[in-house]
Amino acid sequence: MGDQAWWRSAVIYQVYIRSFADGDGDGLGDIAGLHAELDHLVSLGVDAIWINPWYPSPFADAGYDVSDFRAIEPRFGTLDDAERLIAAAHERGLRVLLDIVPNHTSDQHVWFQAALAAGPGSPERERYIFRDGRGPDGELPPNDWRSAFHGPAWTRITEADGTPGPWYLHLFAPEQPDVNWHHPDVHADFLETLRFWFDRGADGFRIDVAHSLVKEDGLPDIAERDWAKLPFRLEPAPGVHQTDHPHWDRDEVHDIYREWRRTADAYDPPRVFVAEAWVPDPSRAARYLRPDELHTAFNFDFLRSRWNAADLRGVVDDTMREHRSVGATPTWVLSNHDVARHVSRFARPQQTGVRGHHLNDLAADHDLAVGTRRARAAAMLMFALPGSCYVYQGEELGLPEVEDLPDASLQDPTWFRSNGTDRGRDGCRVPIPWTADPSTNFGFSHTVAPAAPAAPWLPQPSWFAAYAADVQRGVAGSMLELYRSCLARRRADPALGDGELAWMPSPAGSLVFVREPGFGCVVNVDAEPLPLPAGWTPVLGSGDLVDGLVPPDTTVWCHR
Ligand code: TEU
Repeated sequence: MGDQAWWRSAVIYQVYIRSFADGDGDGLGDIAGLHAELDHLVSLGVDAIWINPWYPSPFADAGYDVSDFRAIEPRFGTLDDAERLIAAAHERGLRVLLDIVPNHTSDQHVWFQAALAAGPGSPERERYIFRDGRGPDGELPPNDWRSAFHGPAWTRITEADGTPGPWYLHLFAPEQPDVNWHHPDVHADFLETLRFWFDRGADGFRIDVAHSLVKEDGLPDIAERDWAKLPFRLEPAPGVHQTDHPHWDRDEVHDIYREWRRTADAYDPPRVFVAEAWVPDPSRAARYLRPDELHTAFNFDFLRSRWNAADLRGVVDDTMREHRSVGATPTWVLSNHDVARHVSRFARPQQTGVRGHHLNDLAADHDLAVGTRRARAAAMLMFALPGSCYVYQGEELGLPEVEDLPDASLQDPTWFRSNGTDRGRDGCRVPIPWTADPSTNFGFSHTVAPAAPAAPWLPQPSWFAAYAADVQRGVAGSMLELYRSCLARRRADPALGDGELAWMPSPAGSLVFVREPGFGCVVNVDAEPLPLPAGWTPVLGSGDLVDGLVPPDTTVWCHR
């Protein structure tokens, strides 16, 4: 399995297991389906996979409500299936990252059930964050914190004798109570979970909401903070720094990751971490990547950037500077299971001043052909930048967001908790198309004819047929073949992956940079058609040159 610092250059494919491949025809993706399609990932040319939570779950938040961290959801398979999958991936040279969810458990987790049963003042309740309500009868939440899925971050329980009890904290859905990271049991149990999966071959973990675990003592109101006098948003507007936030990015959270790093480093080869931390200040984000903490973090500033040369350049420069300051390697990501697919984001006008990752924030008028062209150019920019990259399943097929899922099919807690005003994240989670055959859920479900599979857990639109993997395979100019070509060249070219870049002068609206030895990248975002620098020979383009010039919305890789 080679180089121990593999993660510094890796292309990591995100497997949203519910929607990747369905091995048993029940309409929900599973381990058998993933196992059967591993060769697709090998031929795509990725280095590793990250699998979204596959643990037992009531699925109140699509598996991020975990009821047992050291087992497999029966609808996905068994622990044996999981171990065989990891081994099969390793045989093919693919590393495997799992997903750990340390901020909360499911309300069905034995700890939370014990906490409810044990009653007020019990040690069992200390593992979560229970507080009495405010108001004369405790009928108001203990503070003003909000759930990421709308509504208050608190739910009041009813005690066994029928009396109204205290409230418990949930920064996400009520079915996801936050655990108390001031409790030693919580530390010990998550370390045991890390070791459990490391012992079974996992190469590392993606850490869910890595910046939220520690809450400020006393749980003060957010409204007390000066910056909170500005309108509240989950993520602040650009330039607004939520310093000293009572539940995001507390300094004490770093002690947890030092503990985790020691655990990962005790393995041979050492296991690795990637933080999901929506920390808007790049210098604060870099603190998670100090040498004794986490290895990498998702670069959400890149994901959120408009298709605008000045913004992109700013993100690249900030990223490189802050990562260099702690000796860490950057990552680049365009899409994941929480944001609208980037073909659809880039199909919107980009000069409106909005940095959106939900389509709610973006103008309605759009042109998917434009979005697709930009998505191709953006992928080639991403794969040329120094560091490691993430590919969200389906982006290699050029899938747009499914924007018109029927209301009755929606499952994201965001939809329910916003009373149907925020459609949430289901539109990027629709099971992906493998073939043009609708009778097998476009090849997503692997049932043998004449057995018909159950309907997929989210309905697939008929236009998915045109995006199917086997419709694109071997077809020059398809998104799938573009991704394969990029990844093959990236693997073969010593200039790509980890390292540095140097900008070349170029007109406004474009980005031109070199990487040594001998690589050059030209990105025309929205400039006039651009000549290639003297002595550069094109080797791969997201689109064709026109009269020898690089047109707008196009990236070209060159030898120089
Ligand atoms: O997401 C954390 C997070 O803060 C956001 O991405 C959030 O989902 C979004 O802003 C809501 O609109 C992680 C997971 O990636 C997400 O799927 C889970 O729902 C969430 O944690 C809770 O575990």
